[in-house]
Amino acid sequence: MEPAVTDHVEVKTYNHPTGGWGSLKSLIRKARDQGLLLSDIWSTLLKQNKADGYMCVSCSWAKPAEPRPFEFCENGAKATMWEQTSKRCEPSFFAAHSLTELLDWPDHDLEKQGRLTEPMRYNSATDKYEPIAWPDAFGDIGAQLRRLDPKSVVFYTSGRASLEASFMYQLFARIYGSPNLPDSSNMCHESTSVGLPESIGSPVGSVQLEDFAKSDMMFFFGHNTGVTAPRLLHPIEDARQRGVPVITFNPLRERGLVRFKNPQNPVEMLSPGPGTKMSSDFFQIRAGGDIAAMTGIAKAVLALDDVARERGAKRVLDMAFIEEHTSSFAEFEAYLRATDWEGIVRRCGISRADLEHVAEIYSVANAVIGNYGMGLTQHRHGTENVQMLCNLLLMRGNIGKPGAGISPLRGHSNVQGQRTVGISEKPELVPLDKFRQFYGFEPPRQKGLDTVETCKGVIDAQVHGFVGLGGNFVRAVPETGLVEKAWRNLDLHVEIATKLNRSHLIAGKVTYLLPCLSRLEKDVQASGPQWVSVEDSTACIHGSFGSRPKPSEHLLSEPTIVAELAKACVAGKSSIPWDEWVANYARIRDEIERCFPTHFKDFNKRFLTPGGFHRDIKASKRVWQTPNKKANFKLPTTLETDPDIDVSGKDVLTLITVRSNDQFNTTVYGYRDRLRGIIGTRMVLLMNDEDIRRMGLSAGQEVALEAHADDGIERRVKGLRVTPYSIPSGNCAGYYPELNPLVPLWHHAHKAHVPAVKSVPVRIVA
Ligand SMILES: Nc1nc2c(c(=O)[nH]1)N[C@H]1C(S)=C(S)[C@@H](COP(=O)(O)OP(=O)(O)OC[C@H]3O[C@@H](n4cnc5c(=O)[nH]c(N)nc54)[C@H](O)[C@@H]3O)O[C@H]1N2
Ligand SMILES: Nc1nc2c(c(=O)[nH]1)N[C@H]1C(S)=C(S)[C@@H](COP(=O)(O)OP(=O)(O)OC[C@H]3O[C@@H](n4cnc5c(=O)[nH]c(N)nc54)[C@H](O)[C@@H]3O)O[C@H]1N2
Ligand SMILES: [Mo]
Repeated sequence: MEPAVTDHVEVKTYNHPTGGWGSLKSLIRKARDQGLLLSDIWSTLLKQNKADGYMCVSCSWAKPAEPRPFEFCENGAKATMWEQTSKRCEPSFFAAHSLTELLDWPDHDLEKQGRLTEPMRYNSATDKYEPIAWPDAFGDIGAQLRRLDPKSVVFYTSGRASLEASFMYQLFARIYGSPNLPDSSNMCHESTSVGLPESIGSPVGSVQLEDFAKSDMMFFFGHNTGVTAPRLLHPIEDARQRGVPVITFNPLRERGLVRFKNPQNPVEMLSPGPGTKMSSDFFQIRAGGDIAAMTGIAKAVLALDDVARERGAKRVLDMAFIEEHTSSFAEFEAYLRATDWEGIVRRCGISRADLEHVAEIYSVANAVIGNYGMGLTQHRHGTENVQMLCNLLLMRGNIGKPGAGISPLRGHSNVQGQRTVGISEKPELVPLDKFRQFYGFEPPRQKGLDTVETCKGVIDAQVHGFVGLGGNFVRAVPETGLVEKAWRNLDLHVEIATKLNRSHLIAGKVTYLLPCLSRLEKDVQASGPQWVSVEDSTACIHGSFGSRPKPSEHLLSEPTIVAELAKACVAGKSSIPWDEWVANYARIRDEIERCFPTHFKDFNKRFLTPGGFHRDIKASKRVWQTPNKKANFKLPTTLETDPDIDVSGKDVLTLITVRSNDQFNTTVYGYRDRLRGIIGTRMVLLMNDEDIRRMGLSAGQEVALEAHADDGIERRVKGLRVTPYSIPSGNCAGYYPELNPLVPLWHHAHKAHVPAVKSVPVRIVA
C-alpha cells in the first residue's frame, strides 16, 4: 500500500484552543472537498442530535434533552459530510480498477470515491467487482452459507447499525446456527464489559448527562475528548467555569483537555483570549502507568484518612458506604499499605507529591466522575485498569449518587446499544431461551468467537465464512500481515457497507459487497418512512429519523438486507415474519421490548423522548447485580498494565497507536491532525527528544518500526518520520490503522481480549 503521505508535509506546535476558528475553517474545507454547498449541509446539520432529527453517526456521547441550536461538533459535522458526499463509487469505478491495483491505494483514497451504489460480486477471473442484481446476490449468499458449517461462519458488527438492524442480525446468525457474533467493542470497551460487572454489577457506566452539571470533580484517564467526543467539552467547560477541578492523565497533551474555545459562543469566539483551561492538572503519565498512578492516589487518600482518624476529624473514606455497599475493602487496604511509593512513581512517571496533590483534591470533593477511554481499556491489564478506577471511586462512595459515577466513553454511535439487543459472542449475556420460545428455533448455546479468536480462526483455517455488518475488520484488527494473507482462503466474504475500504479488497473465494443506506437517509418501507433507534454512552435510547434522499436508487436499508439474507438462507427455520418486520420497524421495536422487557419497557412510546429514555442501570441506584450483591474492590495483580513484555532494550520503545483529528477509526477524512500540528502525513513516529538523541536519530529522519517479539513472525512498518513531540521517554506514538501490522495477535487484554494497542513493544530500525 502507498504510504499515507501528501506532497506538503508540515509539523508545527499547535498552541490554539480546541474548537475556535480552527474548527470552523476545517469544516468549510471539508464541505468543499465533498462537493457540498454549505447551505446544503447546514439544513442537515441543524437536525443532528435533535429529538425530531437523526442521531450523529460519529461518537456515542449523550444527546441533551434541550439541545443547543447547533448540537454538533467539528468531527460530527465531518462525519455527516463524509456520508452526505456528492461523490459516488459506481460500477464504472470497479470496471476501471482491479482489486490488486486498489490494494495499493491509501485508506483515504478508497473511501473518498464516495458512496457505494450497487451490489457487487467479485470475479476472480478479472480480479474485479461486477454489478449483480439484489435477488441473485441474496440467493447465492444464502446457498453459499447453507453449504458451510455455521460454526465456521462469523457475523461481525461494527457499531453503527441501529438497534433494529442489530437485533435482526443476531437473530439471523443464531437461526443459521452460528454463535460467532464478535463486534468492534471486542477491540474497544470489552475491558469495561468484563471489568465493570465484577466490580459494580453493570456492563455499562453509571452516569447520565445531568450528573456532569452536579459533579464537583472529574478524572479523565486515557481519552482524547477534543477529538473523539467533542460535545463532551461543553459540560466540561461549564464545570470548569464553576471552578470544578478536572484532572487528566494522558501521555500526550491532547489539546481538547488543555484549552477549549466554544465555536458556538460568539462572545468567546471574538474574544482574543486563549479559551477555557480544561484540565486543572494534566499529568503526562507513561503508557500503561495507570494502575500505578491510581494505586498512588488511593494510597495517599488512605494516608489522609489515617490522619483524620488520629485527629478524630471526619473520615476521608466513606465508611458508611464501604460497610453497607462493598466487599473486600480490607484486602484492598492491605494492598495499598503493602505497595511502596518507589515502584508506583517509577512505573507511572508521576511524582509522589503530584499524586498526593490529586488525593487532596479528591478527598474533599463530594461528587466525582471517573471518565475514561482507550488509554485504559487497550492494555493487557485493561480490565484491571477499569476496576482500579472503580476502586478509587468506591473509596469515597462515588458510584450511585448524583454528580458521581464511572463513565466509560464509548466509541461508535450505537456500539453500546447493539450489545444490549443481543450482539454478543457470550451466550450467558443473551436471552436465548426467549428467542427459542418466541421464534421457534434452537439457538446455539456454546461460546462464539470474539474478534481476536476470529483472527486466529482465519489464520488457522478454522473460520470459513465472514459476514460484516459495517466496519473494516481486516484493517482494524492486529496482526494485519497474517490475517490479510489467510483471508483469501475464506469460502465466503460478505460486506454490508456504505463506502469502499481495504477489507473489501481482500477477496475470499466468493465475495460480495452490499451497499446500504445510512441513518441520515430517508428509509421508506411499506408502512411509510421509518425511524430507527440507538443507545448512547450514558445508556439513553434515542429515535433517529433520516430525511436525506437516497444516494442511489439501488440502496437498501440494513434491516431489509438482513431480512433478505435470512429469507434466502434460513427460510422456514423460525416463525419470524421477516417481511412484516421490515414493513414497519415499530414491529421490530415491539419484539426488542418482548425479549428485553426491563430495558425497553414501552419502547415505541418512549423512544422519541427528547434526550432519550434511560435504560434501567441498577448500579446508578446502588443496587449491585454482582453474585454477592455488593460492589467489589478488585485487587490489581501487579502495577504493570502490560506485564511480560520487556521494553528495557536500548532501541526498544512502547508504542501508543492513536486517532488523528481527521479520521473516524479506519476512515481517514484527510491529512490534517490540526490539534497535534501534524499536516500532510500520517506516517509519523512521535518521540521524546531524549530518546531521539539517545538512539542517535534526528528529527525528520525516516525509520522503520518492527514489533519487539521473538516469535519468528516478521512485523514491520517502513517510512515513518521521526517527529519530536511532548511524550514521556520510553514511549512513542503513531497512527492507527497504519501501525496495526506491528501488533501481535497474542498481545491483548488477558480477560477481555481487547488488543493491547496502547502499549506495543517496538524496535526502531534506522
Ligand atoms: N473523531 C473521532 N471520533 C471518534 C473516533 C474516531 O476515530 N474519530 N472513534 C470512536 C471510537 S470507535 C472510539 S473507541 C472512541 C475512542 O476515543 P479515545 O478513547 O479517545 O481513543 P484514542 O484516540 O485511541 O486514544 C485515547 C487516548 O489515550 C491516551 N493513552 C494512550 N495510552 C495511554 C495510557 O496508557 N494511559 C493513559 N492514561 N492514556 C493513554 C492517548 O494518548 C489518547 O489521547 O472514539 C470514538 N469517536
Ligand atoms: N492499532 C489500533 N487498532 C484499533 C484501535 C486503536 O485505537 N488502535 N481501535 C479499535 C477500535 S476502538 C475500534 S471500534 C475498531 C473499529 O473497527 P471497525 O468498526 O471495524 O472500523 P471502522 O473504521 O469504524 O469501519 C468503517 C467502515 O464502516 C462502513 N460503514 C460506515 N457507516 C456505515 C453504516 O451506517 N452501515 C454500514 N453497514 N456500514 C457502514 C464503511 O464502509 C466504512 O468504511 O478498531 C480497533 N482497532
Ligand atoms: Mo471503538
